[in-house]
Amino acid sequence: MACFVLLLVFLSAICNATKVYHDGRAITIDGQRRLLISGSIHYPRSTPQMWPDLIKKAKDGGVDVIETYAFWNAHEPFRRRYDFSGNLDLIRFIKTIQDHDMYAFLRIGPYVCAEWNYGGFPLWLHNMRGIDILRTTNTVYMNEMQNFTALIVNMMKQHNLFASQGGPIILSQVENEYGNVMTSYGDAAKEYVEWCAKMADSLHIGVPWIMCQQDNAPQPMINTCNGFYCDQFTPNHPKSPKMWTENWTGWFKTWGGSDPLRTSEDLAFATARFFQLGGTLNNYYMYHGGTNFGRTAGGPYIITSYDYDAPLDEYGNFNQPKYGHLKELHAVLHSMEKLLTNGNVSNTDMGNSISVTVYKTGDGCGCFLSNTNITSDARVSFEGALYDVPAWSVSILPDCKREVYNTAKVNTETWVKEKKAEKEAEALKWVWRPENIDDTVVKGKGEKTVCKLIDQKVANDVSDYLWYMTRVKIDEHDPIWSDDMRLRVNCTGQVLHTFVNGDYLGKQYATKYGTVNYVFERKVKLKPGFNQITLLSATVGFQHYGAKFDVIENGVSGPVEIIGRKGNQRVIKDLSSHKWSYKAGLNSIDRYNKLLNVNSSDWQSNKLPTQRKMTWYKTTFKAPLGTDPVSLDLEGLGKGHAWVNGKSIGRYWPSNIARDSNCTEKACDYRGKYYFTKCVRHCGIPTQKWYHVPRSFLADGENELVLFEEFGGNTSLVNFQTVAVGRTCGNVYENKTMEISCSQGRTISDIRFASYGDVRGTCGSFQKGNCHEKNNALAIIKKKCVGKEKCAVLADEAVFGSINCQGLKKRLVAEAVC
Ligand SMILES: *[C@@H]1O[C@H](CO)[C@@H](O)[C@H](O)[C@H]1NC(C)=O
Ligand SMILES: *[C@@H]1O[C@H](CO)[C@@H](O)[C@H](O)[C@H]1NC(C)=O
Ligand SMILES: *[C@@H]1O[C@H](CO)[C@@H](O)[C@H](O)[C@H]1NC(C)=O
Ligand SMILES: *[C@@H]1O[C@H](CO)[C@@H](O)[C@H](O)[C@H]1NC(C)=O
Ligand SMILES: *[C@@H]1O[C@H](CO)[C@@H](O)[C@H](O)[C@H]1NC(C)=O
Ligand SMILES: *[C@@H]1O[C@H](CO)[C@@H](O)[C@H](O)[C@H]1NC(C)=O
Ligand SMILES: *[C@@H]1O[C@H](CO)[C@@H](O)[C@H](O)[C@H]1NC(C)=O
Ligand SMILES: *[C@@H]1O[C@H](CO)[C@@H](O)[C@H](O)[C@H]1NC(C)=O
Ligand SMILES: CC(=O)N[C@H]1CO[C@H](CO)[C@@H](O)[C@@H]1O
Repeated sequence: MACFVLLLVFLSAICNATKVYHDGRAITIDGQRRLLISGSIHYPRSTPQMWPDLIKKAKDGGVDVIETYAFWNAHEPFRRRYDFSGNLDLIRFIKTIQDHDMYAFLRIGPYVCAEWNYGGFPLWLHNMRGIDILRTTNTVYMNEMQNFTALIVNMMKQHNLFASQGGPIILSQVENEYGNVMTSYGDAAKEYVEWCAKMADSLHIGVPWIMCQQDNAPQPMINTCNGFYCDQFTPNHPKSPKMWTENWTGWFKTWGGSDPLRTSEDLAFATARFFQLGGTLNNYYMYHGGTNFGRTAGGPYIITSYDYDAPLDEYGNFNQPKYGHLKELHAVLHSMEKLLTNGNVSNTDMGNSISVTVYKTGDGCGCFLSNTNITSDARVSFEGALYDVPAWSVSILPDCKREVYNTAKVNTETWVKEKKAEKEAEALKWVWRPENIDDTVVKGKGEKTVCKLIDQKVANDVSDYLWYMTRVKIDEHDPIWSDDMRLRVNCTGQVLHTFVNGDYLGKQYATKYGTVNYVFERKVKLKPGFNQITLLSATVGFQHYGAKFDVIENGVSGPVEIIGRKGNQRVIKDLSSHKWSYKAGLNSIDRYNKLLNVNSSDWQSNKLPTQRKMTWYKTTFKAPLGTDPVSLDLEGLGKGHAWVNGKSIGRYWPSNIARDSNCTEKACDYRGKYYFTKCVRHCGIPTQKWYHVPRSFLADGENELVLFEEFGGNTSLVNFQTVAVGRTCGNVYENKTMEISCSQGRTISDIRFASYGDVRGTCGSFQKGNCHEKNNALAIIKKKCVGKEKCAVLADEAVFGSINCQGLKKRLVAEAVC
């Protein structure tokens, strides 16, 4: 009997197996060429409780494949000690994708970049004996890389998660964007790429492997493209289909930086162009960006939010109109799947940057009309009909006759989200305690002593903090002794605090992402005899990208000097090779970033300090009612780390103001090539003052918030709010149906503006055009929408009256309050 049951299981596994191959045109699944829309969702950047909703929303948005990296340093924080719990439960994540009948694309790397701490490499790897640099033909490194890659592959196999076993994984990736940096690794690079390919191939996963940004990827690896545009990309082998593994939906944000914004029109344009020119798999990086919880943010200086201006925002809400505009594009592209993957292609250049691409099969015809001219709208004549194709846009005619979609004509509503505090929310009552730092700043007591300055990476990244301590003997006869002595410290990142004889002297940090070197210099009072000099270096994410990024120095790189002045003469005492004592971390956080002091008895409620460095704050609060996502407003604080019920919600740094001067309050012009400083917003305010607290971190009753304040801050403005749609602006062109909705069961309470015609402005600043409706649009829409959760109105002259706008595009627009 047992044999019989086993046989059945075995047979059903074989029957469920999905055959994934590819030819020069496309990925084939069970013999059918497929047009695949993929979206990146990184499992550690949300919670298992959020995954089903995120994945369902992606599926509803026309996404077929969920892509993720595997994050080595998160899974193997200490060598051969693994963590796959909570939001690191990769198996559960892939199974959730399977539960939604979607495919998975597992990019193992294990170098992942991803604005993730140290690009996903564990620091212990860097510190292993025999490792010089990573990502080259170094056998110690290669053994470890193979060990982790094989571990992940074996886990997937054990749970039958590869398509060849009936699972959802149809593609996998080894290495990552190595082609961008490989020249720096000399001759070894080519050998390394070949080894990666062989190693991956030897794992027999039964589905194709890819190598992105790798022109010399050996067969059977498929090389693919990453970037803002990939229409001009050609794979390196006639048998490799054209695939875009990272189509950047927006951009990441750095401390001190402003908010990047990539318009829906431009993102849709880039995607449509890619499919027009023969692309068959497109992955949005990111589809949901999420949050860098804990100490996972890369760097230096990647912020805690990883929103990325993605179609689903950090909290998992729709980012409208981007989500909806792409959803419509995906529906059109999917309707043309057979044509685009099997049809004969003909491309006609019509001049002036206009081109027509026709896909034909025996019984079908589909067509793209593109206008890549940045300034000039076009009227294109195609098979006897005229089509208006605005500048920098693509029109899609799935039957070669009817324009169903144009990338620049956005017919999706725009959501403006608002944060709200509960009216009856009580003011938070705080207790506090100092971090005890006497052992380091007064006594200079460390765990290790060496006669040089060390790279912070030596401490294995068990904490943001590394203490550097030395004692300097000095007297009045010393050549540097004077009234004007200064302490000067050369650093490579990222934040430095200095203490002399127990007193705080000052701090310094590099002011811009990308620059890591800075110099601290401050006047110092020394006393005759021994002086205790203590330097505290704090990382804000280790470097994650660049050639040999793994060996870039961190911490106090030196020199550390005392500079004395005698008249015009400067005398320097170099302390760099003094006896230095080291200690990693704070006394109240363990090496897993867990709090040790939550229940200690020394919390006090009196004399709540403000602007006090190295201070712990604790409070209790009730979770905001309802199911809307929760955000913690940390305005008034300096820099530090926050925990809710013992779970880290990440580093915070609201005192870091976006210094960028490129902000524009004007609507962003989608036309022309996008670059990440093109349309930035929110200059002159804190880079990030809102921090996502996932609902699953919260209990029904009392909850506990703990802050470690490093710089000094003021807790009086700290509060919890919920995030919801506050206003929505419907916008559709003639003959389309305008839909507006408030989501989450909320109803439309008022309509502030409505007009049909040549409407000016954008959401929040609409104005009637010269040519506008005859009938009262505001009254019509109020009647249809107020009191409803959502409503739909056709932009039809029968409703609003016939008007002649002399060839100008007519649209129906409304601004609703939720
Ligand atoms: C990884 O290395 C350990 C020894 O450190 C070994 O026991 C294990 O089998 C290796 N795993 C794989 C998948 O190669
Ligand atoms: C864009 O259109 C303008 C006006 O028709 C024309 O002068 C210009 O050459 C075009 N640019 C390109 C790159 O085609
Ligand atoms: C596609 O091209 C091939 C080769 O040129 C030709 O034999 C076939 O008839 C074409 N099919 C259609 C539908 O045009
Ligand atoms: C210290 O930093 C300054 C400023 O960046 C630089 O000019 C100097 O060369 C550095 N000194 C050393 C020894 O690196
Ligand atoms: C602190 O005390 C509470 C209540 O007794 C308990 O639930 C919690 O686990 C304790 N936390 C720690 C870190 O010990
Ligand atoms: C503003 O944008 C320009 C062009 O992209 C860039 O070179 C410059 O660094 C930006 N300025 C700031 C302050 O970011
Ligand atoms: C703390 O912030 C509150 C609100 O901005 C302010 O009223 C108060 O004066 C601040 N306290 C100190 C000591 O700065
Ligand atoms: C909208 O529909 C009307 C009536 O069918 C038609 O005359 C008009 O050309 C349509 N406009 C557009 C932009 O499709
Ligand atoms: C990795 C990659 O392809 N990067 C490219 C992304 O696109 C920008 C702008 O088009 C290029 O500058 C990058 O080189």
